[in-house]
Amino acid sequence: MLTQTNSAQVLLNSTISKELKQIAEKVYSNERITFDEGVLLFEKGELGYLGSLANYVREKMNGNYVYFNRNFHVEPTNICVFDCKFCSYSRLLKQKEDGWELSEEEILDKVRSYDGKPVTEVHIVGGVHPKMGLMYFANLIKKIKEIRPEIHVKAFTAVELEYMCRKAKVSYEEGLRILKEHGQDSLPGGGAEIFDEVIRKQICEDKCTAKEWLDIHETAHKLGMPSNATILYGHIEKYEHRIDHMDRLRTLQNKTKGFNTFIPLKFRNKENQMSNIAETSVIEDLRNYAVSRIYMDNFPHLKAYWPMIGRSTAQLSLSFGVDDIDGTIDDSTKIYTMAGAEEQNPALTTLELVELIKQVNRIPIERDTLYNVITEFN
Ligand code: V47
Ligand code: SF4
Repeated sequence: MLTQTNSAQVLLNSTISKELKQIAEKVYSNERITFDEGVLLFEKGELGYLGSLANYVREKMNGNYVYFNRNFHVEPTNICVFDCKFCSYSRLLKQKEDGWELSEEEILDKVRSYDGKPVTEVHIVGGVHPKMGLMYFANLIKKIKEIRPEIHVKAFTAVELEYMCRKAKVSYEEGLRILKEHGQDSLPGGGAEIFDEVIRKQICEDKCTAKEWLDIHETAHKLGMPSNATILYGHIEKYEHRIDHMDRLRTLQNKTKGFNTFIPLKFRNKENQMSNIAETSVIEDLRNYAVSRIYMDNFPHLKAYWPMIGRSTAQLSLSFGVDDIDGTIDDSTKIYTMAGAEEQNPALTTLELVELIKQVNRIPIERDTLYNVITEFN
């Protein structure tokens, strides 16, 4: 087996261009790469080169481990006041036939249905419903915690939070403080899409701006609520927009250290207003994971959401920087299945997930939301 030093030597001795060799040298000496170098990686780095560098970073940060957690999703509604062009999931209030709105009791029943099951996290996100406000959700979380006090509540994207705070006429700090006091523990990474203002205007004009998204996460971190960050890639953006997005996150992370995980989300084109755009290839997906791992040097983890990309690509991604595969049998979100995800009926037991990870010679770790080890499957 090649050691890390050997594989670095092989890469530096290979016939890559001078510029790519310089970037490799920087990565091997733990130096941060610049914006232009990030763009160059996308433009010129072929798959083997990127994989080798990303794997170096991944093994330096997370060894041979692959993390997963047992959670379940609650999607209170798919009614949404916004009109993101890539969204296959949302319905307007007037399109009630395909829309759903769970009652509080239905949501609490779902939580109760996990009684006795070893889930550690509930992930609550949905459409932005005009009638479900800050105090409704705060009280919902309180009731969830009364049923299951130890469960970690990861809830509401910055898009939902911006709307809730605006409607309730409170600052982000006040709104987040109320949610925290009622039991919310952390924020998921959704709603980030692409921060570049020109592209954002074209794909999701009416929801929270890039600045608002970043301000909300910064405020959450200040209040001791960690969060994740996503990028939606593979549509009309260019490589420089992907790096700009990562750069804004890397800068905020320098300041707050509140992000746990970066989650690249591949644009899926089924039944949305951007269906004319072809989806990216698996090779491009792997290159994107690799560049993300190399560029986001202060994000402890890089996650691939397996129901979205499928089992085989998820396994491959583990050699391209990814150290976390989200999703067991209990974890599925309609936002992907409705957009044409690889796995239409995601059903993977914990043992199957463990097997999938072991097949590629990595060590599976069941974690909690904050990456504390629950079980190591050696
Ligand atoms: O922000 C919507 C994405 C996100 C499409 O934090 C689409 O652990 C691809 O952020 N093709 C919401 N993606 C989901 C999300 C998430 C998922 C799993 C784990 C975590 C976490 C966060 O879904 C949205 C948007 O970027 N999305 N439509 C689509 N057609
Ligand atoms: Fe609404 Fe979210 Fe869909 Fe945008 S992505 S339309 S905010 S549900």
